[in-house]
Amino acid sequence: MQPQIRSLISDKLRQKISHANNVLVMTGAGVSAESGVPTFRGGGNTTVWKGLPFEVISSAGMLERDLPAVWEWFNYRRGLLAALKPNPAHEAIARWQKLFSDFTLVTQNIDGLHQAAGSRNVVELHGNIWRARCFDCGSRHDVRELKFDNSVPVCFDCGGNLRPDVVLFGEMLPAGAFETAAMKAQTCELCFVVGTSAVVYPAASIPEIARAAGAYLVEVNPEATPLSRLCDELLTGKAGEILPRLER
Ligand code: BV8
Repeated sequence: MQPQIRSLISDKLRQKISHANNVLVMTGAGVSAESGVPTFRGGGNTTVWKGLPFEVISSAGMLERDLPAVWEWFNYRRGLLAALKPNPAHEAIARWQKLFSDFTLVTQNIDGLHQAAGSRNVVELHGNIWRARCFDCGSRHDVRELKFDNSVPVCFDCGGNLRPDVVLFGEMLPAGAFETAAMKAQTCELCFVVGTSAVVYPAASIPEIARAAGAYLVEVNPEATPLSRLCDELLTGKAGEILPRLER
């Protein structure tokens, strides 16, 4: 069935929203775009760092080769993020957790803006830029409490080197995160995919799982993506404008 490409909300979607109990929202960098966070593939200024493409500097190989460079890259991004605030899209999604009896938010984002907007129990598939993890003892630390007196922060507990608690390319997702998201995708009636180019796996398989299990799949994005052909509806536009309208 050709997805309805409309910026207005269809009667069918209104009806789905008013009757749904199990709802899953999956977000990508686009949900944070209106907060000023550059996207990765829209040409944002985080796509290249010191001549290295994003997929290279944010990779397991780079972490092995040059941990200080990876810290420098994440310190730079945290610097960009520090002053940014959630936008109406994050705020709408945070309100939705009270609107539906079984609501799940899955994000690929590491910026923490969903939590800042009030979302709880966020399934973070790719970790969180505000956390660090010890290579040796695995303990997690709030980056804001770390001392960067040398280029690599060390663990308070065991003195081991810390790394960003973020999933890099070529790394497994945090234990349980993908499984939780996939399980919720299998049981949701309504699945919104907001602001993702749907090219990074295994995250991009979550909406595919929802669709295969019979969920009504809605994409919110100014552009078409490889997922669009699977969707029942495409809400073409910015998340910060569309999501608050969905509530009304
Ligand atoms: C894995 C954290 C198993 C880091 C990220 C070779 C070796 C190993 C693996 C692979 C390989 N080749 C391919 C793979 C798989 C790889 C992958 O999928 N690569 C892609 C690029 C092809 N995946 C992995 O490596 C994953 N792990 O496979 O483990 C394994 C393990 C070992 C060995 C083999 C296999 C790990 C992937 C996680 C990587 N980490 N982030 C960091 O941030 O530095 S991924 C990164 O991309 C971000 O997390 C981001 O969230 C994610 C997806 O990007 P999007 O969120 O979609 O953002 P994007 O900019 O692309 O798009 C923005 C969208 O928003 C656009 O559509 C735009 O139109 C829209 N938009 C713009 N404005 C708005 C808007 N929408 C709404 N409103 C607006 N206002």
